[in-house]
Amino acid sequence: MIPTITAFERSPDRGQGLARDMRVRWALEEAGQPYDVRLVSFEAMKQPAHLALHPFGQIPTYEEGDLALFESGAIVLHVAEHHAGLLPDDANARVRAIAWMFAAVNTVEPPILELVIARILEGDKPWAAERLPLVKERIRNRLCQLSDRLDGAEWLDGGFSAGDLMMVHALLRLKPSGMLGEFPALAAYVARGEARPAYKRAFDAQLAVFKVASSPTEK
Ligand code: GTB
Repeated sequence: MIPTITAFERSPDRGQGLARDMRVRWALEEAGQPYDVRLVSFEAMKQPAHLALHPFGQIPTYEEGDLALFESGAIVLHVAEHHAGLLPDDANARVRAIAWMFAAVNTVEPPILELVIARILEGDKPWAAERLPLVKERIRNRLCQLSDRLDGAEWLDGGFSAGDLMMVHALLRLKPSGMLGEFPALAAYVARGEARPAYKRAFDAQLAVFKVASSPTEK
């Protein structure tokens, strides 16, 4: 059965792959699983039909038969558990890869999101200039720890896994800040993720959506 995911009708990142449908697309591409996409506007996301799928009125969602899921991490885990290529067979290695997925969304991503909030939503507050260095320091601390653990390896724990997929995508959000450049091993790690053919297919698919939405005939 071909699953259907939801994505922004017009992504605010202009198709740079930063929205979280990218994680789901990437996982499905790694798994070789075709998928359909239903594009939703910000307005439609807050309507009852979408809220029935996603209690917080966001993308991405995932529908497959009588299964409806939200949360990119849960969706990627579901895809990884049902297809080869994203989780190791060995039971211990498998749960370690899942631990990295949690680390991505629960330990590494939160300070990165704080930076986005500090810059975009709170940038005009009188205390913004004081807060920014504190937020950046928290990110640096995590990046330093992550870089130490990677220790020059290609991926976080053996072969590429759903843990790397989630981690690379969380780190990509830092690109506009230039902070990844302070950690060359992590910048190279992210570049390895972006170089994967499955990543490129997923990226191109979401960029194509943005280009169509921005074409003059669509206005
Ligand atoms: N924890 C959830 C998950 O991982 O699935 C978070 C889902 C989420 O934040 N969805 C966002 C959304 O639907 C899109 S991805 N927002 C609409 C709303 O809340 O009304 C977050 C995102 C948005 C924009 C950019 N960007 O422009 O760069 C990047 C990421």
